[in-house]
Amino acid sequence: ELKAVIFDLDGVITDTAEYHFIAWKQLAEELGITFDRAFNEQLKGVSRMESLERILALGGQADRYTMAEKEALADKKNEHYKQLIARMTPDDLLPGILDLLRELKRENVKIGLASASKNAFTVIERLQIGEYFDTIVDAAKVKNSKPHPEIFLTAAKQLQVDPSACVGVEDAQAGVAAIQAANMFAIGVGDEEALKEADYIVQTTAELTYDVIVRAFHR
Ligand code: B16
Ligand code: MG
Repeated sequence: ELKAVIFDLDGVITDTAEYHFIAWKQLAEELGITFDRAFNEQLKGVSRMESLERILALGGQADRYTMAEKEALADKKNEHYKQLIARMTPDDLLPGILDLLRELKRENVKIGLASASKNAFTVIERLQIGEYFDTIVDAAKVKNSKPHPEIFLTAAKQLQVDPSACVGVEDAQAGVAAIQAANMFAIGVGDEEALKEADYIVQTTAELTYDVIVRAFHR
């Protein structure tokens, strides 16, 4: 029986995946590194520092900076990102998400958030949806990045629900892998090719209803 749905934030609840892309792209250009959307797929769900490491490696600059310099580069990206999210409003919720949160509440399905983003609390506040979440995992306290299952397992534990009764919703390859490693049912949102490992795939959040989730889960 479905007892909980655990959501990723960026790219599932709102399109901050695009803001992360814009902010990283700007930093990369300043460093003389060009990257495209295909490469960006590998950054989704990945922590800030790990994302920076991957961009530097792409540009052949893996050993060019000291740790302190890398911290400064990551901060720079984050400052740009924070400017982008400061203007967010409830209108930035992706299609169908608010209805889905309401439906899940009505059906007594618990709702969790498993975002790798240290800005998750700010984004949830800007979107004014904090009241729907039974738990929000603090990304700063998670030691292992997605695809490690830690963040999803932490959410399930905080909800006191067995992972086998949880559905995880993700837009990232690393996130889908994390859900499956947690022994949960993985729903991927987005590109079918990028998310082919998922147990069920929808192209957009507009397709995500309680009925669709329950039917996929019991199939
Ligand atoms: P921050 P999610 C992830 O959030 C993003 O997908 C990823 O692009 C970002 O680097 C990561 O959060 C860390 O975010 O720099 O704000 O701490 O998809 O797990 O909700
Ligand atoms: Mg995401």
